[in-house]
Amino acid sequence: MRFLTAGESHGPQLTAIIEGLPSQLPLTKADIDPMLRKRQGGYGRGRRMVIETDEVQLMSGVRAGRTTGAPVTLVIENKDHRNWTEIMSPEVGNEPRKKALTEARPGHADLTGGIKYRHKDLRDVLERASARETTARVAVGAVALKLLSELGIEGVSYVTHLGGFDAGGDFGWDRLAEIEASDLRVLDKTAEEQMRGRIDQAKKDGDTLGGIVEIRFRGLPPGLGSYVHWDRKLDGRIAAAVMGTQAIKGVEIGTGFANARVPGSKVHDAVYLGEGGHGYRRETNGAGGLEAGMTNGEDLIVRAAMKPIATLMKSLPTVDVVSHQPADAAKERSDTSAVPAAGIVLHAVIGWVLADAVLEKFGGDTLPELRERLEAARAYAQQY
Ligand code: EPS
Repeated sequence: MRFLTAGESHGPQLTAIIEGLPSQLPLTKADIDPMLRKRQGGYGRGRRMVIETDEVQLMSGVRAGRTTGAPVTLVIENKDHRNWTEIMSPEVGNEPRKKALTEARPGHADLTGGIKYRHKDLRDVLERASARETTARVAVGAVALKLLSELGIEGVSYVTHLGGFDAGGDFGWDRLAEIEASDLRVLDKTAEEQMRGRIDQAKKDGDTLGGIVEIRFRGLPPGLGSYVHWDRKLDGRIAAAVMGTQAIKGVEIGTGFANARVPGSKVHDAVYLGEGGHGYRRETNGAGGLEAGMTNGEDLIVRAAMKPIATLMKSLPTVDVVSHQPADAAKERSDTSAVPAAGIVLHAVIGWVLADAVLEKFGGDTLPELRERLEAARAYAQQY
């Protein structure tokens, strides 16, 4: 299975094409739109999110609420485009254009992107580098998540740190409603208030804030991915998808970094026989559901660090790439914090990697074939 996305932040639309989805997967826009709306939410988002009400149009590969096996095209309109038609027009003319950007923002793609692609209006860089693109990847991920849900696999994302405040509150699969009810996606009311206050302060200061999100999946069969070759290891593929997301600068699986400080006896998850001597279980999950690049049947636990957004209202020093004079970095309308949204994006992109790994192991042109093979593998693992 593969996909491509295209589209600029203020262009007419975002487009994605998915190729390789099995047929007979029930799929309507109602499976995708709620995830798009969740990605738009979260305390700390800017005015752009008031303009957009993201919804998908299914333009190919689905008929009567089911995939046909043909490529699926997803389109999401940028409502803000109507305010940018001249600026974004592909036609020749109106140069230099309004909203040209020459004061490269430190930490953004602006400067290096301008050098690499030889642009002097850095809007040619930022329009594609923008996290607006994650809308398309969430739509694609929502399709992957639908496939996983048909196979009894589900996931969630929540925020464990924002702008200097840790959220307490242990995760439990019975607490999903609490996560959805929190506009910062945290499981700790006290921390939520502190984070909200910190975001208000950062906004006043013209500053931005990053954070840490955790993503979990359950219901994964053992044996997705492989140990036999580096590029088939699922942890590597997950890390690539996570690190391939705007503003993500760190990724951890299970208790990854803490493991470095303690002996093996405190790290590895002892194995027991399941009830009645069937199946295998572990009482701890430091491995985060992955051993040697393969799912081991326990919950997948991924943690990711998001840096603060690079567009600051109180600018950092930079250089104007046209005048070559010292300058204050460009100010663009942006978000103060988008950590909860990043969690939704990472849930989606990890969902894609998992769905791809499921298809790789179990194949099948149709969902029923896939389901049969997956159930057989679960039964095998249970009696192994
Ligand atoms: C972004 C800047 C802001 C964000 C945008 C990412 O957009 P604008 O410049 O139009 O205000 O809102 O994120 C989205 C549009 C989105 O859908 O997440 C940036 O520079 O990366």
